[in-house]
Amino acid sequence: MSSSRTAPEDTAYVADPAPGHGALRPARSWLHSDAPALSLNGPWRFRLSPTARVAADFAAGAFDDGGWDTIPVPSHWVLQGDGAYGRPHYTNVQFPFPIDPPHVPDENPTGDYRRRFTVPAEWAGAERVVLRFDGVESLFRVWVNGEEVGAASGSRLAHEFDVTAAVRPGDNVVAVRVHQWSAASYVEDQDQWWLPGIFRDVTLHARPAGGIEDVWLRTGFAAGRGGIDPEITADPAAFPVTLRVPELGIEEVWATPADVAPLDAGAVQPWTAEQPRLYEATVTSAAETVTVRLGFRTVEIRGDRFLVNGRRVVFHGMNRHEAHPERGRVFDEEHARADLARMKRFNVNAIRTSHYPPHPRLLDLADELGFWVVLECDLETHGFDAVGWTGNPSDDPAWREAYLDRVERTVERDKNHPSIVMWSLGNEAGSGDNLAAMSAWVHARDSGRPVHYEGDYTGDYTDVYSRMYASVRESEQIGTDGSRAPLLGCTPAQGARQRTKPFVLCEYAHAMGNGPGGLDAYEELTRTHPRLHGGFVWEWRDHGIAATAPDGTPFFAYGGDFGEVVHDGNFVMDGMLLSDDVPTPSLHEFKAVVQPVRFTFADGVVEIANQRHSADTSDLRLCWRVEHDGAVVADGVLEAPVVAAGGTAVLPLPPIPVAADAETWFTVDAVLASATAWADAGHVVASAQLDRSAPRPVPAARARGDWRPAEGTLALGVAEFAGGSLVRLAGRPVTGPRLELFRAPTDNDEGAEVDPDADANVAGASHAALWRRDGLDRLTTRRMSVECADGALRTVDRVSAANSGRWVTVESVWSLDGDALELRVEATPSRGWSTVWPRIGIHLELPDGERPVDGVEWFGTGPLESYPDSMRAARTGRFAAGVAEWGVPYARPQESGHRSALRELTLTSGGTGVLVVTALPDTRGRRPGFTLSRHTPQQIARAGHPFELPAGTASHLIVDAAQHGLGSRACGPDVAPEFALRPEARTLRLRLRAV
Ligand code: IPT
Repeated sequence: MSSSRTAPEDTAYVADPAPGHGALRPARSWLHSDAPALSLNGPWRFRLSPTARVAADFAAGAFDDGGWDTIPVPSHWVLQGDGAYGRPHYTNVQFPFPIDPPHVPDENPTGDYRRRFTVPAEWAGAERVVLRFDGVESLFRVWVNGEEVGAASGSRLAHEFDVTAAVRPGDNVVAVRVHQWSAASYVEDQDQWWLPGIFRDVTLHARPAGGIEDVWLRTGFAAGRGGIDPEITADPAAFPVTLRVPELGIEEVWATPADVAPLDAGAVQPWTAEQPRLYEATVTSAAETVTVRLGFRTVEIRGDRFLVNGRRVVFHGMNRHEAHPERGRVFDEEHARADLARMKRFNVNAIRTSHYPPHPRLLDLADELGFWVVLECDLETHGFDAVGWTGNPSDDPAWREAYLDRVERTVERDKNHPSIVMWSLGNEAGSGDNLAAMSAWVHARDSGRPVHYEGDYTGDYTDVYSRMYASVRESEQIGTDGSRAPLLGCTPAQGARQRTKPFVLCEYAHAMGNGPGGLDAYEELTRTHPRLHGGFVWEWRDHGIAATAPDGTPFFAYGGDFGEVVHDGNFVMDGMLLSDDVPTPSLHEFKAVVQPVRFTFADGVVEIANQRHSADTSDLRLCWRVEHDGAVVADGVLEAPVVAAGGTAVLPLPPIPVAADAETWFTVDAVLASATAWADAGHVVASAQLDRSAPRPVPAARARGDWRPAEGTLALGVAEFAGGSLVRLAGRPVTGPRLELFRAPTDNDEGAEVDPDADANVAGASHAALWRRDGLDRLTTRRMSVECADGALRTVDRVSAANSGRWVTVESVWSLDGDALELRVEATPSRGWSTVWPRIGIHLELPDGERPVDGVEWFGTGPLESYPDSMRAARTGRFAAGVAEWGVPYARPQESGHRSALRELTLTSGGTGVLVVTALPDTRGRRPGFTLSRHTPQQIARAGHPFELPAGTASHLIVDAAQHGLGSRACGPDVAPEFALRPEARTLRLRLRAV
């Protein structure tokens, strides 16, 4: 950073809550127009100063910026220059500066930008020249040719300055001063990285005399017909103005502003998120043509129903931040399109633009690909929570103008998009008059879309009832007619009012690390309680920043990795996608849970239910197959009628050949019959399985009475023992098996929120803390006995931890049965264990040696992991995976990779089988799960980032009789009691044989 050489500036404006000053133009739509425009994106000269108190001499046209650096626009300066311009800073709720509103510290990184541009000679005739900034964080001042044209805040909002008087044909210079911190930072305390700079486009527009300043083509749809309610903002001299919709044969000429009136668009196809039918319209004056894509739809709240085109909407939504590991919030259209197409492939139908308007092109993509969008204003004051909301701008008249300015810029910019079905005032900004005023403004301006704001608990000024992270039970109580259960922050009367409205979960299912579990319970509620309209998962993607470890290993950085003084760690890594776009298992689970077509099997038939909003099933084909122990033996396509939205059809199942000595599974996939804008033909939209296996008895474990004390070495089939301990298996040295009760805590295991619905919460203590307290991660063993019998070995161990009076008795019996060696392990906890357990498993360590175990083939569930409360994406079949790709590389390493319901696995080395392990169900039919890893749970638990994991020297196979669920306690409900693992006696039966 360079420092000032001249007199300090008056910087009082930095602490001014006013949204801007100078030649700011009124907010208007972000339009596609044929009027001339010049992009000022590209390299700018750049200088960073440590404070705002730097002379603004650089703004003068004659200033010599020869000594300055160059920076790309758009970009964030903290993501440029390899640290030369500071580093990103992550906080969730906290403010990274003292809570002293509206002031910010003198330490206020200030970026000065300069560039030259040429105004084309033809622009001389323009009525006005406008300089537009689509996003600058957080406060900026603008000069053109040394003349100050104004200043503005509202980082993710568009600002246009009238620079007509300041520009001249030919060479010009524009200078912009950007302050990282300002009064506006207090109302932009979203849970994300603080990333200053000019991060969206800068453009210069020649506004023609007689041009179309703004257009709003409101649409409606009813009874098969469309309607257009136009609003044209133009000088009266711009008329006549013509509206054309060629596909509908519409050509409407308005001679004067007074002639502009609603018109019937005739028979049209409606716009929905499922069938995003768009019609191109143009609005033309003699001087300008703007193009708008129309989607005909009517949004309406009727009673406690949220309807589009008269039909109830269920949001299967994602909270979407703009985040990229290299670019931060800088928009990349190709990436955004791929991202949205990915959402569609995972059955996501809605987006909440948390917590600010995205780049304007994102709404074009949403219109085109089809999403219900809740468009949120750039507003959050969450950090005031720490001071009991004292001084919260939301209720301070000094901020009223800023709040209104923000919502006006939000609505005006994006009002033409059919995808937007609700406006949201912002996020976590407490409550107060300024929010109510915003809502009133929106209601007056746009009667066609309801207003959302979660913080309005009592429903004083919003149209839908919205909550975040409500538990399943609470959500159910909200949805239940006549429920008198109190609602958060409401008197009984206010609660009754909230129950008259549609309910949405604007955030639920916190997707941090491994989880969330329990998604299906929320989805089930939307089917039984029509008031419940689904919700928006928190959140779509991790916000990791690409960084390099000291040893050169690339990794995704989170809070604290840049030495921030206050930060919120890896709370910024809570997406269903990893930072590099890789879907986590939770996204696969989401896809399965919300799949729009459901199958119910009954005797010889399958019922298909089309749960879509309005699309029928004519785009789908139903492909089926029958597998015997995972091998396909028959397949085909089901003849199915077209099922209308909301309808069902019952189809006969094809004949299913049932195997006598193998499991028989019937699978049906609803696949796309032809390609769409977001997936290829054959893409699986929905899927279901039916178990038609003939019952087969599980061989009883052989009881023996001939045990005698044993010592020395012993060989039993594939196993060799010394002193009762297994030392070699299939000719390879091994360690174990030993009891494993620990898993590397997930972010949910580390969560300490109290969940009254869970039975094992300890206030303020995470499960992980209790597991460490009880020493589950540092168990020791005392061998109590070793005995043998003919072809058998029995050991009894007492497993416990230092300073603990509780233990688990582990009896292991090895016995030969033909060519297989059976291992039966009975783990019996002592009395006194008081918490849930992460797992009850046995851990086998397989040192690398010459032929490291590097993969596994199995018959069980897959292809991805599953946990007791996250089982919907798992199907039964035959799968294979390498140990390197086994788990999920979460930004903070943690438990992952557990495959449930194992039947048989083969450990492999370089593609060759090493050992076959068959798992028998226990007497209650429960099958074990398993995990293969290059690290122990203890090693994983110690690593803060993947690069901190030691180089593995062994592969670890853990076979679990049971695992604890995932839950969502990092921010929300704990594992539901029915999926929590309480200490209990469990039996594992495995049969081992060489390949
Ligand atoms: C909630 C925020 O709205 C969201 O932005 C995000 O921070 C999320 O938490 C956690 O990841 S607010 C919280 C107090 C429930």
